[in-house]
Amino acid sequence: MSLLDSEELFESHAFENALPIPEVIDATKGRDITLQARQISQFLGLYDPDGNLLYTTVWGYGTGMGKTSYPGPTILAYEDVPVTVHWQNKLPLTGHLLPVDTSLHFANSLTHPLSSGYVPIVSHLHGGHNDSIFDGLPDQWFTQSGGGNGPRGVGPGFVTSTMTYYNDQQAATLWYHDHALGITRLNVYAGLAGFYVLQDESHLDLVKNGVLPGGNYDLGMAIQDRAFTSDGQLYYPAYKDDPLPGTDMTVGDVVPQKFYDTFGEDAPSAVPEFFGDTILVNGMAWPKLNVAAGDYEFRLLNGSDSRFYVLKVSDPDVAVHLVGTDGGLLPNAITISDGDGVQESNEFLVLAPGDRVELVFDFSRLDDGDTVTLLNVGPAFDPFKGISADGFLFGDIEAANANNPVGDIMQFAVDTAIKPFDATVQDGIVLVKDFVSLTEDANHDDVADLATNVRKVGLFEGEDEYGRVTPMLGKAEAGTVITDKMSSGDFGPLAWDAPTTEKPLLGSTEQWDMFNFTADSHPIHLHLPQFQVLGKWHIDFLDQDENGIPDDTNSDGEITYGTGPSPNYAVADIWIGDKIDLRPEETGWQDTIEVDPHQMVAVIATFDKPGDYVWHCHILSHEDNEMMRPYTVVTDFGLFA
Ligand SMILES: [Cu+2]
Repeated sequence: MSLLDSEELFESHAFENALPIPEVIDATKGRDITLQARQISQFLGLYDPDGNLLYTTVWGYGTGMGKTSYPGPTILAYEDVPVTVHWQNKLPLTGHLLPVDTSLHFANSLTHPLSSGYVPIVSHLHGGHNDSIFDGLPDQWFTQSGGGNGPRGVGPGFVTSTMTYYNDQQAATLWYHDHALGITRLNVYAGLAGFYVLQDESHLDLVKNGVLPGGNYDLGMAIQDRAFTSDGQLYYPAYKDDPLPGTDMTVGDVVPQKFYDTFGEDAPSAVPEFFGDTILVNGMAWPKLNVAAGDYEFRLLNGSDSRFYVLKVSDPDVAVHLVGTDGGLLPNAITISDGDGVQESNEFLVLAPGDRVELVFDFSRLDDGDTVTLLNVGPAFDPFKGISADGFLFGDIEAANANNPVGDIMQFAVDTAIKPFDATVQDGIVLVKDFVSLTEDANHDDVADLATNVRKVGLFEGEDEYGRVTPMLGKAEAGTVITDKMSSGDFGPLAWDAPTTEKPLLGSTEQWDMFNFTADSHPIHLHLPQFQVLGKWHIDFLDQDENGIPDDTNSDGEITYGTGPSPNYAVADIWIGDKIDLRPEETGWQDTIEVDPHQMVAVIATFDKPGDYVWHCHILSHEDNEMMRPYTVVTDFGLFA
């Protein structure tokens, strides 16, 4: 397997091609839209060593009337104006673009199997306040029909492929992406994702009043890492001898022989994480954008499989203000980089897989022809394990840097011929006057006043029957230890198909204390609510057998909790210690939150639609491999229970 040399590509062609702006479908007055998933050939900014353009086979979305693109068209919607999308699967009947590991729980149709060329897909509107049947849940997939309008294979949770989004939420940067069980990472990698930008009156007023840039000065940027074969095709490591990009390792180094003894030496396997060596923004490798010497709103999305980005600007004369997170505007703008001409160690922002931020970039201190690079100083080819307030990566990790292809995202080139937008946003300026806080805690008991129920849930790491690393979610209540990933104990990892254990009452507000017992950071995503973070705490526990499950130190079959920074394991097994400051991008409305190793993160959410949903890690390689659990919002009449 010969890979495209990303360092050479970067040296020769970085910042050469313009940032693609996906076609916008204006649905702000309500629309019935058809979006078809299709296979296309697209230029992603790749060249052979002689400088000839290489075209890549990808999957994209299109209306069927115009062109199909990766990423798909941007849907522009408006608060409380419903939009209906008819999702259609028009992929060729030639099977998946990428090797599929069929040993995982995956969207397997018995009537329309992968082996006959059928591909299950389902689109989830990420961050949307969706009805359960329109959510795009992992079991709601559907395949192509067998020709014409013939029957198609559907998942056990399938209801309809026509989804209505009520948009009963505030303006926010949402995105749609594939969510089919066990192959989400592959369907998204092939290209099945796009922006869904929701507007409302208060956001538009901020633009009208000159506080925030809008219109042509408001752009979405989907950041995704990829790797390619030398002929420019998508490369995703799966076979034993396949190289892991950016490393000296192969798949066989991270997948135990027991897997190959069971399925054969030629069987494709999932890998614990995927890190690409080429950075695409809106489907273009290291693009550039010509900008005015003024202000822009950039909506950044991390649509990568496993990569966490630690973002910085190369020129400290550029000011960057954070104005929104996953679920919309912050109460007050927070300056990330002050533009004072001095690069400071705390001027960075972490973007985990699934995360979005709304940023205002101020280029007004730059001159015509100046260029600025958006840099990544996160881990180069390693899992993220957290970062200190002054930008020091935790763990023994090599950071990406500007000389490394994954240390650069894209470039901005100032062109004073472009008319600038001058926004008045600055640190602390009020963006939302009556911001609803869910995190009041008047008596400082670390339980939000609004929460009527507190759940302890856990992030665990284990092994599957072939010895492969398997990250899992589960219960972390004090009490009896779960040992079989299926039973109804109080503490331990639970498989995807174990009975539902989280059943919030319809209309209730709950606090979920999420404990990370693994060695890596995981971005945890809840479908349905936008939530707020009450706080983060350091936790201590013993894991002497390093199985990713805290030790029951006195072996009584029960896990107990203590509080305080000095753990005494003779008294309790898990200790909740000091509170940790939130970074600016962890405040406001969230649907995906980073939970670092040895941390407990408490989130507050209101569950106001009934039915089945999921919560999962948004590292796509993890959610495909058991790090996902169902949850159900129940009524007190016992419906949906
Ligand atoms: Cu994870």
